[in-house]
Amino acid sequence: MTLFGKTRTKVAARHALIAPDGLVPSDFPGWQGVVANVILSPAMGANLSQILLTFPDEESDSLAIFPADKHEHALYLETGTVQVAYEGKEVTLEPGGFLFTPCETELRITSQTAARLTLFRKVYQQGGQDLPPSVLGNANEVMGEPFLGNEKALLKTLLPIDPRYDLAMNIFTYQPGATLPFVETHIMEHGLLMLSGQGIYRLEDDYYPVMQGDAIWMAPYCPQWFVAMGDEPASYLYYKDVQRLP
Ligand code: UGY
Ligand code: MN
Repeated sequence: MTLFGKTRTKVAARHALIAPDGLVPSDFPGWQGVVANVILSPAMGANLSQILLTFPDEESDSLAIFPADKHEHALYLETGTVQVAYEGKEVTLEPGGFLFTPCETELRITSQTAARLTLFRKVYQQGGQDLPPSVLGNANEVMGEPFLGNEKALLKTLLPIDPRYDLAMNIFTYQPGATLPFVETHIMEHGLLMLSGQGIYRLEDDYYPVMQGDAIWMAPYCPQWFVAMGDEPASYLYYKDVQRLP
């Protein structure tokens, strides 16, 4: 039982840990049946939004709409099945499925079953003439690469490394005891979702126990480090801004 008046959530000026216990959903125009939790957003000082969409286990159609505007979107499906309509087509995502759509692209996400999806959304920063093309895939088909030679810390890079893209969406999986090799301090910002397992996240000068379902914001230059702990691998999905001069 959780003691009342307590939470692991911490919102600091340059980082945040958002535990699931305090989430409160938002309503948006035209949406139906989806529980939308805006976990990170510019309202807290972030340059991205991280939105958790939970589709109910009901027969009725649920719908989330993101209009075509200056925002681009990268989404990842944890559980269930969803249909996504964009660029005049409709695709079905299964668990591990991911999709990137460039700015000026409408997204309509529907589901007839229980599903849990995380979506990163940000204003596109032009890097050249061409917009980045959309990308559809499944993380289960992407090879993890040892991070800086460590076989116990595998990094899956879901989106192409290409100057047209100004964001990355990656999955990091650590065996228990594996760590980020040093305390990173960098200009890039992160939004993060713990997909499985547990560990300790260092954010600035604080150390937080974290577990599956927790979300984290790391502002630019937030010193960061992680160690996986427990009996099972710890895995997290994260966003990073890339490929643009300051
Ligand atoms: O890509 C990254 O910056 C990654 N190594 N950071 C992180 O996991 N906190
Ligand atoms: Mn980092």
